[in-house]
Amino acid sequence: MDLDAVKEHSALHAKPSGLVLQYGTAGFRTKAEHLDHVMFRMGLLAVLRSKQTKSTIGVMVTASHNPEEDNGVKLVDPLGEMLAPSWEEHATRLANAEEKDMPGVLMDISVKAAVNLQQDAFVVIGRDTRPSSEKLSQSVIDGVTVLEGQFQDYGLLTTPQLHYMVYCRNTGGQYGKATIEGYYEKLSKAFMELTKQASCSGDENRSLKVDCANGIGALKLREMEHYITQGLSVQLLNDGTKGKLNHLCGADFVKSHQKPPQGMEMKSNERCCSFDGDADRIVYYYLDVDGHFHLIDGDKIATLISSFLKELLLEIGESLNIGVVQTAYANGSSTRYLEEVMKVPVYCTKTGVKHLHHKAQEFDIGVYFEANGHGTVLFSKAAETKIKQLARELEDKKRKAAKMLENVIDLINQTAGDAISDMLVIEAVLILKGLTVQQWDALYMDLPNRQLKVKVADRQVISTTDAERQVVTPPGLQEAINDLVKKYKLSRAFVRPSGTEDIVRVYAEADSQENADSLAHAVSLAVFQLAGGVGEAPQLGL
Ligand code: 16G
Ligand code: ZN
Repeated sequence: MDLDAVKEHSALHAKPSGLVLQYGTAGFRTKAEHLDHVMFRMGLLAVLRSKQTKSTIGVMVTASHNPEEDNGVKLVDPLGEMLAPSWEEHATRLANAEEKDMPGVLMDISVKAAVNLQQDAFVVIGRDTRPSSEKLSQSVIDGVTVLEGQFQDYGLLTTPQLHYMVYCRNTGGQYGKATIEGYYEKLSKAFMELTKQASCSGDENRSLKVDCANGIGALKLREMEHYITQGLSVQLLNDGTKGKLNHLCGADFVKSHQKPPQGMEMKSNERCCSFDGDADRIVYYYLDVDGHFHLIDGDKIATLISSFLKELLLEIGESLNIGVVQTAYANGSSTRYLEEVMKVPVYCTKTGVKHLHHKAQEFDIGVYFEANGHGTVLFSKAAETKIKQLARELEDKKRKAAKMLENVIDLINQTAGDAISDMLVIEAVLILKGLTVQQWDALYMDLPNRQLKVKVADRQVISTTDAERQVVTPPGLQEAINDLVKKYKLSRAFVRPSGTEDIVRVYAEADSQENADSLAHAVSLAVFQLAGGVGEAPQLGL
């Protein structure tokens, strides 16, 4: 390692002294102007990680659903997964080292992680459409180059497309071709094969309105349109030609405000969906004939997809196990429906894709979705091999079911949640099951719920257990929540410190919206009083 060169180049990406950032659930994320040094250093770190794993590592420059002025960066591990936790710590240490200490910290990490510095390194880089992203990705490249790592800059990509590239490269092309055309060809072919199996093809050109959050999803979906020659036509809104990224639009806006994005004209019963700013989340929605807005979130997406997969498994008569993974934010009705009606085992993990992903790997087929629309389906290698074999060996109806499962394996981006891939799976399932958006929505009724934020002096005073459903500290808070929850029917509430904002999040659900609101408010007050609230006490209706 040429530490003099590192020092020299680092000076061009100097760290503002005193600035402390944390590699959180989604990497580093803050105002774009504070990130130059972080980008350079993540370029360095990606080289070390690549040498250590003897694999290609990905670096994605994006801040997902955050405002346009923000940016962020995360590293992608060899199988297209989120960075391993021990390396998150290295990342935080490296990003926060003061300028003069940085080369020493870099050396220390490479010793601690037993990196063979003679090993070659390869890094792939992608970025979203933020005005700051291009320059920041150049800083990543500077970091990679100074450690003599090789790289490929893919330029504009959705986050899941970068994950896909990493996985393809590390599996010798087995998962797919590591090019943007390879991605489009793989998914579109699987989609068309799958939808060809529909007994009545119905409407040839089913149309879907897609709110692209004025982000990268618009560019990529527009490119992909040419590959999907049947079964679906998409109409893109908030495609970035006028509006601002994530401003009054996108999956996060629609989910948290429970209303349509700006720029979306909805006729009753029209299927619409929203991506987030880097196209790894998706939610659906429609207006009913009375003009009421209906949100179909990640929970209902998981339900639709897992019920379809379960039917196919029953058809082929194979006892592959299927599990659904959710977080505490999953609507109580979805959990009940999955467990009691569909008889599918459901597991709850902490918030953050890496936790769900990890749990889902325990099953032959693991379906995971956060309520916010981030999720995918994982097939174990054994399950995939079995299904491919059955698709050749079985006869008639059974063979057809096995082939459909095989198509789903190709269509779903198994590296992490992918709005484009999820959208295609959902559209295919709706066609194959002959379901309208209202029929899908009617699988179960969401329990009314409310999410609130509470400002406290130090959100880390709140610690939780049981997948964030129970508070451990501060003392007395969980008892207070229990007492409040008892006052309402069908009620549930939990609180947790946010991983992305300096606030405490409160979630409550109950038998009516009024009760959910009132419970959420009462729990917010308890947090305010017992966990060091600052500013004005929470008020009902705010
Ligand atoms: C990040 C996570 C997302 C999670 C959210 C929670 C990834 C890629 N993203 O955006 O899964 O739902 O944080 O935010 O893991 P919160 O901690 O502020 O509630
Ligand atoms: Zn995102």
